[in-house]
Amino acid sequence: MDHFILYGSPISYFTGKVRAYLDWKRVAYREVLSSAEVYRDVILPKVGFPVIPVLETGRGEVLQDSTDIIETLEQHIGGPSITPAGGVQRLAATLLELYGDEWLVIPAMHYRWHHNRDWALRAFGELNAPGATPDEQWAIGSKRAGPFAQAAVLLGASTPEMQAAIERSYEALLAELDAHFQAVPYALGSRPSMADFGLYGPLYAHQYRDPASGALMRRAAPNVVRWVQRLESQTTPLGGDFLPHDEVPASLDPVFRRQMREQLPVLADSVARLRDWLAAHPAEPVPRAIGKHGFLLEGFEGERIIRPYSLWMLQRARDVYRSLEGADRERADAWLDRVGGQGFRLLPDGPRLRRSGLSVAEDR
Ligand SMILES: N[C@@H](CCC(=O)N[C@@H](CS)C(=O)NCC(=O)O)C(=O)O
Repeated sequence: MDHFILYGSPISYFTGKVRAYLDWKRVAYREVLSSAEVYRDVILPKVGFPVIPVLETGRGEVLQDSTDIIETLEQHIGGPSITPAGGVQRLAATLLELYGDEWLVIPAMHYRWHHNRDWALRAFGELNAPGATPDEQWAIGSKRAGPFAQAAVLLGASTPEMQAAIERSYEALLAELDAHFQAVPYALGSRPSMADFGLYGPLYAHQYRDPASGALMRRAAPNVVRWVQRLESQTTPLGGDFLPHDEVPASLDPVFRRQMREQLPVLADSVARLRDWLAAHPAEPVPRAIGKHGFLLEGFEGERIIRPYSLWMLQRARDVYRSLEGADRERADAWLDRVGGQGFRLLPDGPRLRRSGLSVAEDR
């Protein structure tokens, strides 16, 4: 049943997320490198815009967006589910996917483009021109990688002070995750969930593979390295369990506190900004960024683009939260209070969104 094709690349954040899911789930697939020809002949015609990962099914259907790919496969293939039955664990998993996908992109881009730049330029060149010499690849990468290299600054890593704050925050996160993975194999037990795949995108494809970042991870967080390697391995046993009694391990409390402290205010402000933007631009497609706003990290003020796509992922977490009733809701509230998540409980819901390419549209 070798009928799936994954178009992507080793250096790609979201390809890493999907690949780890496919491998753990023992899905038979073939990975095709997203070379310039593949973008031209497959991705652009089938998807309509240049992006990876793209998953093609045996029937020629094309799925794009790591979250949609994984959720669609979960509905169609058997095997152990990556979604916990317990509501609080489900909420925690969706929140960590939001954190991995939409917040850890800041350190991932900062370290890649400010500490691994030459390596990354050559890796981009190698993707485009696998047969060229390393110097030629570096030159090709320098031309092609422009928008990606610019992303670090647009996402917030724009001043030396903020870059230092990003490094302080990331190194503290590594220590927090290291303590967690010393005690528990995956985020929520001995079975991976969307939390793990979401965290894996940045922590594998950038922070483990990029040489300077990988050296930092090996030095500072050997248990995070072992977690990466478990998910990277194609022979990790399929199975395991989520912790009993819908428990979210206390060893993750510092990580959720960090998310609530760092990412939630940005999301809350983005909801308000998107509402204003939609009122001012009726019937226009929502761009990938709707201006910029200020943000705080480790006490430093910075500026970053406002990404409507993040709000589609926030909506997924809000949907899980709002679906919880009775005792489940009470336990979720108690857990959110424990991790500084009052802001998430009280967040006013913005306009209902659906995904539209790499941005969103109002879901009327
Ligand atoms: N939310 C999307 C993001 C995909 C994405 O950003 N992919 C990167 C490579 S890791 C890309 O191709 N970006 C192209 C672009 O940003 O223009 C997903 O989950 O698949």
